[in-house]
Amino acid sequence: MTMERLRIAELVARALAAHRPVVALETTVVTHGLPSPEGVRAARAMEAQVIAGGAIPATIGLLDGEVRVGLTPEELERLAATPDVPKVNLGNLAAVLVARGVGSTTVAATMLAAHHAGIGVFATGGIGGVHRGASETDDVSADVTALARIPVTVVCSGAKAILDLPRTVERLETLGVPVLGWRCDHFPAFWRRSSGLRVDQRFDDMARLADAVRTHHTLDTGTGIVVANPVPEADELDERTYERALAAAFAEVGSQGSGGRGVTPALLERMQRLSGGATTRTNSALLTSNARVAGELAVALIRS
Ligand code: PSU
Ligand code: MN
Repeated sequence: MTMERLRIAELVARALAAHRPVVALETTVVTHGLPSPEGVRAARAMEAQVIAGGAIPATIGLLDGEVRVGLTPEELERLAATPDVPKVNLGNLAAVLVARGVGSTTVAATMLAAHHAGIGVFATGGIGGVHRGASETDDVSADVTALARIPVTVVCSGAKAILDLPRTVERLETLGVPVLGWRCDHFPAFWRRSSGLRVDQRFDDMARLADAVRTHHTLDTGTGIVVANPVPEADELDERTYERALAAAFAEVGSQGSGGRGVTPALLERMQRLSGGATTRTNSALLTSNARVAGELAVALIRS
């Protein structure tokens, strides 16, 4: 472990020392991805699903200038109740730490913390990726950078569909990040089950998926892995709502320029409003589904 200011909760540390399965969870989705109090509720539901899958959850966030791996319910409440809590990725992590501040970790920062803690599996909703219009703005999520550099497996429902999904998948391919489909042939579109883009390989059996994950790491390419798990059918956003809300969200942000950490939360907030709250329900459902799959994968990895 080389990361200073990393504090691993007792329960998580003991599980890791005993080689028991642990799953990391992030906090930006809690503070910036979902409206309050749904964020905290979803975080709890994810922890419960990791446990149902047979693993130990480790929710990660910044408090008092430390990266806490395994936030207690009280700590999570404190983080979520902090006004204007910063969204922390790889670039601003050190600055928020030295300010002794509070912060919610994105996929990128959570991957880094998980890796330093010795946790190999992580569940989230959707990764960040290449934004629409990136040929002009160069706006690409630090999540992509993290996936290229940090050997942690991220179970997600693809990348958030506000992004340019073909370019996101293309970028992962360039960087050598495997995109493995859990019981799907296509890369999910977050609120929808399929983007029409193919995954590298489909897996229907957890032991085989674990074998592929373990084998990739033996290649020592240094990258992370994306395990794509589409939102359960019953919770998928209907196509009309999805298309309409997406078009309206982009029409609203249209001329306001782009860039910075506020872009993704602003678009997600618009999607919630313009879909009448439907994206929030779908988002929560896919989060818990991903947590369950991650729990089962962590268990299978220990056996493989
Ligand atoms: N998954 C969700 N909702 C979210 C996110 C993920 O269901 O809000 C967060 C993650 O923390 C991800 C971040 O890392 O959005 C991406 O932000 P950006 O595009 O600015 O890198
Ligand atoms: Mn960005």
